[in-house]
Order: sequence, then structure tokens, then C-alpha cells
Amino acid sequence: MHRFRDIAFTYIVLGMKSEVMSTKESENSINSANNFKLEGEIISAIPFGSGHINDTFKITTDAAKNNLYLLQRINHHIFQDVDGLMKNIELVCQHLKQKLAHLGDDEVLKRTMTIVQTHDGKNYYRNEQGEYWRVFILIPDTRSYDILETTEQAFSGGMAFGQFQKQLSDLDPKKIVEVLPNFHNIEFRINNLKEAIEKNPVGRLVDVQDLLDYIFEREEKMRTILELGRAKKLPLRITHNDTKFNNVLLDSDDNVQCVIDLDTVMPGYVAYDFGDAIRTIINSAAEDEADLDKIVLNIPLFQAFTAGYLSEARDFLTETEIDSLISAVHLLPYMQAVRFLTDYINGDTYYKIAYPEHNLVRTKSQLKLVHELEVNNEKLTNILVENLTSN
Ligand code: GN1
Ligand code: MG
Repeated sequence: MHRFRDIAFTYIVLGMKSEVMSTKESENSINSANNFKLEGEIISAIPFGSGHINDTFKITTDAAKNNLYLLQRINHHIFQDVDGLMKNIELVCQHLKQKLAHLGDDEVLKRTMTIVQTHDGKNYYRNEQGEYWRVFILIPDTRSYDILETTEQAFSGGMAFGQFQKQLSDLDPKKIVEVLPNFHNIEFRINNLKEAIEKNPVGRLVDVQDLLDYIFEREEKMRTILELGRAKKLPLRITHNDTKFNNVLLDSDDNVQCVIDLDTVMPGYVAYDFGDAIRTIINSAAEDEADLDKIVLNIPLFQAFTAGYLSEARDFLTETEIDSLISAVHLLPYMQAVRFLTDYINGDTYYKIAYPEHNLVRTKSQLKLVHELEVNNEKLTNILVENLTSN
């Protein structure tokens, strides 16, 4: 989980070799960053964040103002249509910026992501090795949390994702490329798991039979949202699709600053965003906690996130969308377990791992969360209902 926090940061200072070893990787990232219109000269490139897919670096330049940037190497094995991906992000950022224009330029820069273009005016850069790079402005004086600390943070997070959906609710989903088709389609995810079982490419099936039983027992019950969607009872909107709590930046007073990580913004059902956010918010432990006793629910945080979310989203949600929220609370951790287990059986080809059993530990951890959510289903449903009636 805290992959980059656990390793000694490789640090390169241009013009002089720093005491910590300079690596090819640092040079490569700096060379890539130099293709973008940055203010000032680059001073350092440091691995940043805890993403499982892309590689992220914090770039600092010597400019007096605007000296922080986020450089990312896009995992183009997963995001194969980088052009479509970046067009999506550009469109979404433009739309959000228009919505916030009344706040003035400085505020808009803090509340939305801003793509930095290359010297030849493109949204990304492809180097000779075929790697794809992009740069965003790094919003200063903000922080994100892997595990929440207070109900105020949870309320802010709920508002942030509710606002995000609301601001995009008038953007035509047909304008957005589905960069990862079937991303939250549980049938697709279960089929991928079944294919992995069939192939068993690295012989890991022996370790996981009890986990598979647990997953397949719940297969039918997890289809509710998929079927409501197929029956056209849920509107397809533009959703974020990776609403982990660490994808919200908060300011020093824990007010919402900005929703980040727009790679998976695609047509989807609002409940998926709600459920995926709850997956990280309600869990007292990390997504990959190995000690299952530590995975318990923090229900006050669920209450606070729900209140924050509904304060923004209540107006535009249909009754069926509201009814679907609780199903997603169960579905998203379940689907995440299915995805981690599929990757474990396949020999860890999708998610970055920090140690060989990492995907197995992640699976068990998410399934423990599924169990806790089932046990507390009535309590959670009541909280949702109370929030709706008090609003
Ligand atoms: C991946 O890389 P990151 O952390 O932004 C994944 C999400 C998962 C998440 C699990 C494109 O997101 O769907 O929920 O890991 N992103 C993709 O932490 O698969
Ligand atoms: Mg992501």
C-alpha cells in the first residue's frame, strides 16, 4: 500500500550528484519532464503517491512560483489508448473549469487538475523507449489520506465525489472514450477469474480454493446493479470509477480541494463511485492489511461520508439510483477481491506488488471487509435511509 513510503527515495539533484544514488530511472523521469512546458529548471524528481498502475514523480523546479508538478508514466499495457485517455481527461478538466470559472483563475487552478502541455502543444509525450509521460500541476498545501482520521474528512470526501458527479452530470457520456471497457462489470470480472482458474498459469490455484468458494457463493447476489443497468433502470452518467479516499485532496483545514486521478473517468453508474469510496472510508485498516482482526468498520465515517455525498447528489439522483447505493457498498470490495485474486492466480501481471503474496493478502483483506459489511448490512441501510429522510 505505502509502496513508495517504504523505500528509500532516489533523489537526483541536477548539476551535482546527490549523496543518495542517482539512478537511470531518475534521469529518465527528468528527461521526460523536460519535454513539458514547466516554469523554471528542474531541481528534483521524487517517486510519489501509492498508485498500483502508473508511476508517479513529484517534480520541483527552481521557479519562484508554480514550481511543483506531478509527472506520470502512464501504464500503456493497461491504458492502451493513451490518446483517448488524455482526451477524456482534457475534456473533463475543461468542463470542471467552466463550472468553477466564477471563482477566478487562482481558485480554479486549485480545485481542478491542470494538464501541462509538451513544448509542441501535446497532452502527453512518448519517448524513444515507447513510454508515455504526462504532467499535471501539483496543487500545493494539500494532502490525501489512505486511512481517514476524522468524520470531518469523511464528510468532505462525500461532498467532493458528490460535487464531481454533479458537475459532470451535464457532460454527454458519449463524448467520453471507454478507455477500460467493462471496468466495473462484475460479470466481466467473474469471467476473467474463471479464465484464470482454467489456465492456472503459475500453479497458485491450490492456495485459494476456500476464497473461490466464498466468492462464488455470492456471485448471483452481486449482480443487482448490473441487471438494473441492463434493464435501463439506472442512468449511465459520467463517473470517476476510482473513488478511493486518497483520490481526494483536502486543504489544511480538511476542506475539499480537488478530486484527482481522472484516468478511469468513464460512463458508469453513480453507485459504483459511492461503493468504491465506502470501501476505503469505512475500513479501519489499509486495503492490504494482513492482520484480518484489524479490518473492522468505522461506522461514524460511513455516516459522515453518506451525509456529505447526499448533500451534493440528492438533487440529481433518481429513486432507483438511491436504492442501488447499498448494493454497491457490498459489490465494490467484492469486485476488488475478485480482481486481486484473478491477478494472483495469473501470476501478478496487473497490479504492482511489494512482495510475492501481496495480491493474495489484498484478496483476503477485501473479503474480510465484505464479511464485515454483510454482518452490518442492516445498520448501514438504516443510516442511508435516515440520511435521506433528514435531507
Ligand atoms: C488501481 O493505481 P490506482 O491505485 O489508482 C485500480 C483501481 C483499483 C485500485 C485498488 C486502472 O488504482 O481500479 O480500485 O488500484 N486502477 C485500475 O487500490 O485498474
Ligand atoms: Mg486510479
